[in-house]
Amino acid sequence: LGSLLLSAAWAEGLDGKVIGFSQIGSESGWRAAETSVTKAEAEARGIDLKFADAQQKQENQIKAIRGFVAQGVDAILVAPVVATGWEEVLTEAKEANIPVVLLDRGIEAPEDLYLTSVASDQVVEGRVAGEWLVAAVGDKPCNVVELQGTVGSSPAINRKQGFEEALAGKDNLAIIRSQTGDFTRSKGKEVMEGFLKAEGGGANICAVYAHNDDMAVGAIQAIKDAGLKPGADILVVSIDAVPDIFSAMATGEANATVELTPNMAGPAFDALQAYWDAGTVPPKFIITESKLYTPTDDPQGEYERRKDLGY
Ligand code: GYE
Repeated sequence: LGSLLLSAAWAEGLDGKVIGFSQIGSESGWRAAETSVTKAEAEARGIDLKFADAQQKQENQIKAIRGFVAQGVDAILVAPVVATGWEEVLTEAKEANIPVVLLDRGIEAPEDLYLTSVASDQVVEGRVAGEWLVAAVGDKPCNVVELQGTVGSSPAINRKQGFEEALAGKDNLAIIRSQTGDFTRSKGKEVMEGFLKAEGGGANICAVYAHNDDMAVGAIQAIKDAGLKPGADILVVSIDAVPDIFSAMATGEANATVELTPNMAGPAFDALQAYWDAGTVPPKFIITESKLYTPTDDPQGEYERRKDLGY
């Protein structure tokens, strides 16, 4: 009977578990997709997901996590907006024996404060984007402007680093301007307008590297408004692979993107289930793939495929 009961419990999986999710906000198309995929993954597994939108503010995330601890949830998912300042609240969760899983961004804190982290290698993403640009321009001189993500966030720090690594030692390429666009379309456009004005209307700019597709889409609009052709006069390379960047690629207005899966929750829930069912301690970092897409990769098809996935 004992083993029968055990296998029945095993078969239950995550059904009935209460899991809190502290999401950053809805700054980008990728973020919105991650939110809907997480909700769908939770529903399919019978999880009662408590969703909290932090409107881009760490203080709201800290409040939400404290609330989850007070409610006594079974686990907490956090997409941490910035990399620092998490020790205190994560220690509270640890002392309450609530496992924490980080989604899509990293933190600077002792690793024993979270069970695992599901994210891409953001340095690799930046490097893939940079290597694409290096190959695309060949020996030609190329002035690059950079739209950074949210200040202090791990993807902004790491995507900058990886891109710079790819350009290191290439004397024909130079990053001439770099500023944050906070991962949003509107700020991407605004900052790109400033870059264009400052650089002779854009004549001096060969490429824009944006830390996400939404800022690239904003930059594309700014380039068009300045009377130039995005994708030709100014190359556009970014990260995420959201539907809108594939529409831009289909019309020749964007040149390359690096895919980031919005399904971080699936591997997170799998890890929690194995942890609870069999005591399996997951690896500290579960790394998702970073695949490059260019206009030769059927952008129209990729656009439609993602729309079908619920982006
Ligand atoms: O690339 C961007 C989003 O945290 C890695 O956040 C993620 C990034 C993603 O706003 O679009």
